[in-house]
Amino acid sequence: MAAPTVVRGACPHDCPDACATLVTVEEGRATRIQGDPDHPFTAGFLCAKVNRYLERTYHRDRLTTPLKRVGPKGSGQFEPATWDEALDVIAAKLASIAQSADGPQSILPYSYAGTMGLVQGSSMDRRFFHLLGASQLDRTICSMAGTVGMRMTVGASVGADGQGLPQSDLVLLWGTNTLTANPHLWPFVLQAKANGAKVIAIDPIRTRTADQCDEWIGIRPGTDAALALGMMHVIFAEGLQDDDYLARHTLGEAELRARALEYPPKRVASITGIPAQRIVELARQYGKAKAAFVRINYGLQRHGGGGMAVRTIACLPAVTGHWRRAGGGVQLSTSANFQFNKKALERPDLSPPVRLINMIRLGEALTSNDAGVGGPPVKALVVYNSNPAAVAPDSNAVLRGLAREDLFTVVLEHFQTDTADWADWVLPATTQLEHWDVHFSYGHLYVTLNKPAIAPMGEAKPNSEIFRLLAARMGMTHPSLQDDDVTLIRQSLDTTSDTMKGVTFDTLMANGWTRLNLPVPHVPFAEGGFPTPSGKCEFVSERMRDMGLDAVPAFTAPYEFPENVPELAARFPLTLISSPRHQFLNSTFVNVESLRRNAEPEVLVHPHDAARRGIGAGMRVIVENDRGHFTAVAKIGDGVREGVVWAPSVWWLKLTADHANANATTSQRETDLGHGPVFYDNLVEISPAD
Ligand SMILES: Nc1nc2c(c(=O)[nH]1)N[C@H]1C(S)=C(S)[C@@H](COP(=O)(O)OP(=O)(O)OC[C@H]3O[C@@H](n4cnc5c(=O)[nH]c(N)nc54)[C@H](O)[C@@H]3O)O[C@H]1N2
Ligand SMILES: Nc1nc2c(c(=O)[nH]1)N[C@H]1C(S)=C(S)[C@@H](COP(=O)(O)OP(=O)(O)OC[C@H]3O[C@@H](n4cnc5c(=O)[nH]c(N)nc54)[C@H](O)[C@@H]3O)O[C@H]1N2
Ligand SMILES: [Mo]
Repeated sequence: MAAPTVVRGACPHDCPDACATLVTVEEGRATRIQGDPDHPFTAGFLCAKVNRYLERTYHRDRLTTPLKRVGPKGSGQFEPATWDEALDVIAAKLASIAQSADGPQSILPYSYAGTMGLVQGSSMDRRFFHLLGASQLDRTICSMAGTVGMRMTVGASVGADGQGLPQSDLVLLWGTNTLTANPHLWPFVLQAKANGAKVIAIDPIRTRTADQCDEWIGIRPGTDAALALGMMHVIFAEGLQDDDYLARHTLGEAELRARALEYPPKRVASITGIPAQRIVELARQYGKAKAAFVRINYGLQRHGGGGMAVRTIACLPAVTGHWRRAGGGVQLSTSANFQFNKKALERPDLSPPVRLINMIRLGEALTSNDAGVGGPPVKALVVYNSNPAAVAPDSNAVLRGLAREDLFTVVLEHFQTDTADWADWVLPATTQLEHWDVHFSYGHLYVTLNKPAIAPMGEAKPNSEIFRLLAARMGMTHPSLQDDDVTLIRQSLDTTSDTMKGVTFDTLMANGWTRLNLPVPHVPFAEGGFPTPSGKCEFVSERMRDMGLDAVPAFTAPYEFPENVPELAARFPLTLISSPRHQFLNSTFVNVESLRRNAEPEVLVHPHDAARRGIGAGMRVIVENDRGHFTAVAKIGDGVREGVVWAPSVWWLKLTADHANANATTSQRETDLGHGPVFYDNLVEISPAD
């Protein structure tokens, strides 16, 4: 028997932690996956989900051959086919659509972050669609509101370094469920706590994270900007600001002071639902701290005013000068520190000018004659690294689109997802254990390489290879379509950027991962140097003004803010938050039995809201609004604000009782900045199902 080998890899999932993994392989089979004990963030442990990665990889339902549809659309009836047949038919169909009067822009790629890897996520696929002249997808579904919010205030998604967290004296977990969505930050939070820091969760839901904090502040959804402005009101009124930092490194102090004056604690209390006295105390705690660490994540920006909310919170550490010290500042994401050579990898230069279709409006794009943005209707959809039938907002519109007889749909997948059920062709893709990749992180500052540990399951192929093969079948001969995966990794690392100095293929091959060329901890704005047009932290933003928006931070109410939409709120009085269930990763892992554990969709309801509706614990309820409905089992408890209900997500439609999840109720509206989704800006009513 051959001795077991250990192969270094990277967790591919959409999560800030981007863990370094060690996969034990015996006789060609992966037998164990663990977190690298030497990696400063992974620290030797994996999360509840990725601990099950082998169960997922070897799952009996893995797709192992191409499948062609043999029954009516959506019937889920498929038969195995050879790769030759699949590639021939798909290539011919895409070519004929590209050559038709509608042209190549009637082809739409649809992908997101099923894998965060640069090779399997955004390399050969991009080159292929660029050369084809397909429509481009605006990949907004997760982070764009906050990303643009950060850009407007501090210049980029350059966040405070989590490795500085132990040195902070106050930790605000603001709109983030750390233990679920970013668990590898938690040990750093605990170190800060051990060093005397107070840890406060600001969240409409008393999540498992909030439960572990010193305090839970149960804010009303979508009102965070008002809270931040209220804090600034008190900070300025009591002289707790850092005048020197303000003078040297910020733009627009006078305007911000004037704006903060409009948000006295009493007014902020009426907006946020937080008692005025608590707002004053929080402002004092923050103002008197030397290095408060504010961890915002993407949960709080899934509201109409989400961009402005992030922009506003991002002003706080410049007001108090917390950026000066390790452990101080704001972190939404650390991704802008990574300067891979994306131009070389994705080759945007190969695309003619084409239209851009917002992925969160897939329903509209598939059901309107002009894709909702002018130009030809969408005739072909190629889905990979995403499960839009389950995760895209307004799923009833998405499903109407996917059901179109004249839509040619190809899905590259590991499993027969809800989206794959609507495909004409399903192509089996490899998992992270079976292919090469390289990874950045949006929560730390390490680059990680993923080496294949095992041979592909069945006839599965990497996304990159599938696009190479399709290109060849279509007679596309551009040399960029020939590069193999290791070449793609090398190209992505071929950069003169300062942060990437020393990040080479050879170091990664030898060590598996390597830190960016930044000190530990990295204190990005200690001396200012913000990557904004002015080089300062911009309380006043000309770019915001140019977009026709308020140039100064302000509270922007959610679209479905009850007091602003009284008629709607009379019918649908509850705000539904459908943030991740601990054991799921968006809609990934829902089909892994040990993680689903025979559970059903649930909805957590405050006891007062339940009593008013005659809802008891364990009762099946209908959650609905004008966009749609789904059912769930009621849980009753005060771990949620009155007026808010929580449906842990994102369920596979076909694993629910009524083939519907929370996205039956969410809307295709866009946030104030970045054209992002408003998943949690969503009024509903609930009632007993029978
Ligand atoms: N286990 C697990 N981990 C994940 C994911 C997963 O699905 N499962 N998803 C990954 C992905 S794709 C992402 S983007 C990140 C997301 O990471 P997070 O942003 O941490 O995730 P969410 O759970 O969407 O939102 C966090 C919290 O925001 C709260 N919230 C909602 N609206 C508001 C608001 O208006 N104000 C405030 N203050 N709080 C609000 C929610 O109640 C929720 O508890 O996590 C990643 N990690
Ligand atoms: N109601 C509600 N909706 C939400 C959210 C929410 O909190 N509430 N969260 C939103 C957020 S933050 C995000 S980021 C999106 C996420 O939306 P998606 O990025 O679509 O994420 P997943 O649902 O995890 O689907 C990823 C799919 O990619 C597949 N996959 C993984 N690796 C590979 C690969 O190498 N090749 C191929 N071909 N396929 C692969 C997986 O099997 C999985 O089915 O969902 C959004 N939708
Ligand atoms: Mo996300």
